[in-house]
Amino acid sequence: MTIAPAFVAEENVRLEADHRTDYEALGEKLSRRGVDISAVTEAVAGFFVAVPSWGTGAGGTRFARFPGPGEPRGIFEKLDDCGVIHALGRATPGVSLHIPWDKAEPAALKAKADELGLHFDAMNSNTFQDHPGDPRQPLSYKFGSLSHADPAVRAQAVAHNIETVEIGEAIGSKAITVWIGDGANFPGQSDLGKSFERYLGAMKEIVAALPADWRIFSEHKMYEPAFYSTVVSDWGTSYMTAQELGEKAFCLVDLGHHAPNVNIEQIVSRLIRAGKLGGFHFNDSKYGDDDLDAGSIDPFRLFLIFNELVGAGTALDSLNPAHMIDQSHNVTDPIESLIRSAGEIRRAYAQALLVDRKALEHHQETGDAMMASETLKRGFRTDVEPILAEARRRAGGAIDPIAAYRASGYRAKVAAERPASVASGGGIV
Ligand SMILES: [Mn+2]
Repeated sequence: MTIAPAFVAEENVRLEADHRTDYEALGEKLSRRGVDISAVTEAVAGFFVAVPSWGTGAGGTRFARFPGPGEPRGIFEKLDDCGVIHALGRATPGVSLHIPWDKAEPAALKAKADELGLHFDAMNSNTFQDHPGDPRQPLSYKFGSLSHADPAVRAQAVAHNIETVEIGEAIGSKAITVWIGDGANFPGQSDLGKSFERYLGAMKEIVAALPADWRIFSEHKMYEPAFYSTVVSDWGTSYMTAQELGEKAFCLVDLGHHAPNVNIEQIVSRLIRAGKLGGFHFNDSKYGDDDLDAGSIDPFRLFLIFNELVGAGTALDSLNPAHMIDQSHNVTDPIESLIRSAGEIRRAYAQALLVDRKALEHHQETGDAMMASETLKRGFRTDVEPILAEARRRAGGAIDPIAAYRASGYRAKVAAERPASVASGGGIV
């Protein structure tokens, strides 16, 4: 099931006149600053972010999960929902799969994605939980996976990652993201040095099995599920990993995986400098790895990250970081949250494009802290919604995608078709 382009066009009709007025007014305002609105609109329309298959169902916390109506019951229904998100927002043609949650016949996955105008972004392996019933993974990951003290468990985790790469290769993916839950809850529980060595050794085996044109992303996270030490805890560890693994290995920055108040944009800047920025898992948080909608808590932080990306210019071109959303939706309709999040990510990008970089550099170099800060904030303070709406409209999407989604009645229709919700996976990483 999908939402027809004719329906989207019809929904746009009643908004078009007001939208046109707003877009033209913004265009005039920007031209007084020497900015061509159509160039910014074109750049925004060409910016895409992948959605996570696991984000289409309700997430949950360690206390409970509250399923919503019409949750997808498997990967093909998840792809239907991803198709709706992209049909309305036109920002999310890529889908990131999670193995084994999304395991299916590769040819069928590919055919379904083609039908919906989607493709597959980075693959995700899963060795942070056990897989009862999977004959390839009989051993438990309770005490670790790629860093486990038992070589048999490490071998099983390596084999699972290689299988994930093979599935990805068959469906046109070009990267794998590895996040492990390995770590310790108590000082003394594991040897901090040896566990990292074992992790590196296992990762080398995965890298050796990568196709020539593939990349591997190491995703760090400070704590949870381990609460005393995590094997891949921070960007320093991730960077050491990427360096040791060689040219196919890069660091993935999940916005929620840092210590509180860490300067994430500075980490982004350093990784660009090192040529090791692999990509992002976008989300937002107030306290920890909250996995809330991107830009919903601290849109300025999201803007500052994009300010680094835009400011890096050509240094970023060769890196081509993967932009992905990684969220858990507990109280909203996941389709609405993902549409909104993709919009917020594009908003931060558009605002960063509006920063007068020449003026910024001048103020930085002449020590004018006030005007440097003001120059940056001028981009952030600009209401770029008409640009986002125009980028969607030109691509056949909705001027107001959440309103169009609600008008479509899609959720009620799938609720009737998907009575027994057994959604798997909960936006955990
Ligand atoms: Mn993540």
